[in-house]
Amino acid sequence: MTNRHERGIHELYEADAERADWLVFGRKSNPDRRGFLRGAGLTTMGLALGASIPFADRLPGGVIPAAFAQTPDEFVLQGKDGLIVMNDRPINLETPPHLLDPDITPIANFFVRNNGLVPEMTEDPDGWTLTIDGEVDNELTLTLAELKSDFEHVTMQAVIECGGNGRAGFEPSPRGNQWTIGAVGNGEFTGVRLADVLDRAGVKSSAVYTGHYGADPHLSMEEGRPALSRGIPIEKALSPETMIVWGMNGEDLPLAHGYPIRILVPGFIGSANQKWLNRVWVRDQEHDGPGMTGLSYRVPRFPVAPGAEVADEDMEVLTTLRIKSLITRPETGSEVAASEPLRVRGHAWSGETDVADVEVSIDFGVTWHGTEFTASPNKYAWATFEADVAFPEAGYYEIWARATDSEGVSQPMVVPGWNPRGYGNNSTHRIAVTAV
Ligand SMILES: Nc1nc2c(c(=O)[nH]1)N[C@H]1C(S)=C(S)[C@@H](COP(=O)(O)O)O[C@H]1N2
Ligand SMILES: [Mo]
Repeated sequence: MTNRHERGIHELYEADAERADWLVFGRKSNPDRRGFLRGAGLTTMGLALGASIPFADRLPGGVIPAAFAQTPDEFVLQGKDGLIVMNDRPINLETPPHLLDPDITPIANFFVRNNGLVPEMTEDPDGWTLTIDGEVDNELTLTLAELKSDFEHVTMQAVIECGGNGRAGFEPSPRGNQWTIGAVGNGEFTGVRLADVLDRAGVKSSAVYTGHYGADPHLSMEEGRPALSRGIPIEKALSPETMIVWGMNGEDLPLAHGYPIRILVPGFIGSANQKWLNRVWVRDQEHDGPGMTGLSYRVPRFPVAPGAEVADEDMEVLTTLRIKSLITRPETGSEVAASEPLRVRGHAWSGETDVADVEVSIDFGVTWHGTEFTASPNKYAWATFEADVAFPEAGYYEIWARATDSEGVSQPMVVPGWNPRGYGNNSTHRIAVTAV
């Protein structure tokens, strides 16, 4: 089913060193400065090495830094542990499901999805500015220090899931990162309500949508060209759960997750959560920045045949997440004792609905068993389920999990509605175990 291609840094450099520079660090060879690493690429390499590189201007292109060359493992991002490196963009890391077991996903295990390059680390986070403009009475520019001092602080848990999570399951295979199940995590975020900030700016009655901008350079390194700029309906922007956050799991937001600030839109697909946020443009029409038009983060308004070409006017913007679950214990491929009940654990989440129930099956979905279900600490965080399953005899089994939301909508067992870019696959998670 999966056509995921995992590529380590060695494989990338062996195949084509210049392209590897480009993919991993966004480094372009340049006839004058022969691929010397600067700007965002340098930040990325520094991030991966865990230190700045004083002689960076002498580091030749196309050479794997020895720090990576010495490790037999794949390229790993500093502060990240055990994640799967995707191959077609700089820094896209997926989390294997067993690393998603804790109720709050540790930063080390939280997936990373970038459309462009990681921007340079700002030296003065308190001086970072956020501009609110467009359909407002008073255009505002606030520093991070002002955001922190002038508005009420809120801490809440929320799931961030990439709209393309599960893309690898679609056939024919859509373009893009071939995420399987782990482009998702549940973090605890601290910040202020976007509504409070928008209130200060005074939202005009003409406002219908927001447009979010971040500081990450486009892969082309073209000045002023956003890598991604998505937005949300004004009702969601004014809803109390939508926040501007600077804290994650009790720490400053890590650089890979948008330091110093990102927008958090609980219940919406990952791309709504703009990282390195520096502008919220309040608009009198649906936002049309990069990632809002064509096939990007858009799906057909009606079911289409797999592989179909869909006309632009038949596509609509993807907004909310769907009911979904994953199994975090045991790890797929485990050998377990046939004679003892096996503890199964996992999480379930949804977009604007609540998770109502999770069931598990060990007989390919013929019979289903209830689970002990712990509701999430707040809406938009994931819930946790646990169950003991008993195997009738030794052999190969699959454990399947299926969540149902508060409106009675369940996860499908087959991959739902094919769409050109492979969004919204919320089919049941299956893992393999051998009972011995
Ligand atoms: N500025 C900026 N924000 C961004 C992105 C990006 O490329 N640039 N990627 C988005 C996408 S597609 C997802 S799924 C989430 C992933 O968040 P994470 O990397 O913190 O896990 O960030 C979103 N915010
Ligand atoms: Mo995403």
